[in-house]
Amino acid sequence: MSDIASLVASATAQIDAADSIEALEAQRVQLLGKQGQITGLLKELGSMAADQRKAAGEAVNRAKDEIGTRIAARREQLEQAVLAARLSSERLDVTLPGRNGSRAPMHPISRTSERIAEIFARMGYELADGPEIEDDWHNFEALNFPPHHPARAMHDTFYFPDGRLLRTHTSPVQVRYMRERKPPFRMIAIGKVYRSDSDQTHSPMFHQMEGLLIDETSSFADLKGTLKQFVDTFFERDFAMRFRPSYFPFTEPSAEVDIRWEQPDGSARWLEVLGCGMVHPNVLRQCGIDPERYSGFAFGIGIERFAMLRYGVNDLRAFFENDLRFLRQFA
Ligand code: 2U9
Repeated sequence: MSDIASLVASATAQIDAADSIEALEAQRVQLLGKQGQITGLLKELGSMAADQRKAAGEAVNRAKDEIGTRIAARREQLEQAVLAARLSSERLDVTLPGRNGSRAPMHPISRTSERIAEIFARMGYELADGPEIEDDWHNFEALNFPPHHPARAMHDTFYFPDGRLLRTHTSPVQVRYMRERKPPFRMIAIGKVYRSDSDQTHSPMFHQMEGLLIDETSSFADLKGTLKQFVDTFFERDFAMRFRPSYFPFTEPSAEVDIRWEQPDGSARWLEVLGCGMVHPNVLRQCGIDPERYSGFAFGIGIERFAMLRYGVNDLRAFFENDLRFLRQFA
């Protein structure tokens, strides 16, 4: 009992020197735990003479309180230090800009579509769209495809069990557009179309642009001028053009259009790039337009074909593989 004071003094020094919460806890166990020094002194009280026990008991309990208070104070200090260290090491600058995602440039088919829409917008054409799942009437019947006409077979249509189909051209967009409006108007439709056909030069899904103008005076000459203007603007060239007679159920007369494509080596060849014609009177009638009063022209292109020619891509499938090494070249 005599050295309680020196025990408290050395305990205090050790407590203050504890440099971590773990070291402090070890100190606490050593002093106040079941086998601890203070606990040992408290046990000794039982064997003391009654006259000494009271004073000794008070002294030991004071020492216990003092050490307990000291430990609590040191624990508070150490916890503050740990918190301060965490606050500074885990500091987050919420004003920093976010990481940049790696964005691919716009897909060449989208770029080509936008370029075409822009050229026609400057010529006064409105852009329209419509459903990709269509019915037989809008995709074929209204467009003057007779029920068992071979032109239907040419389209290799994907059918649903209920008789609906994936549109084989964007023409049903024009059918819907005409039925909802009164002429004069000029419009284009751009979108995905589907045909059960797949090889080097055919994809079961591809993109078309079709245009339509209806008024009281339009002629085949207007059609030729419009297409020359469009093709020259698109390719930034001045092409020789050739209109060859052709057949579509929805136009009469119909033509396919070739442009004279100059090779870098000076040679040239004719490339087919467009189909067109004067809208068939049956189509106008089916769409609620009087063919005695109105006439119009229509044309269609394959977007992939225009994109391949503009960017020098020679395999159609490159557009659908989504290989980033290919796509990043269009930045
Ligand atoms: C209506 C009336 C007429 C749209 C036309 C073509 C000619 C044509 C093809 C070009 C390449 C499709 O992608 S392709 O295979 N298109 O040749 N399209 S006239 O004529 C219409 C459309 C709708 C109501």
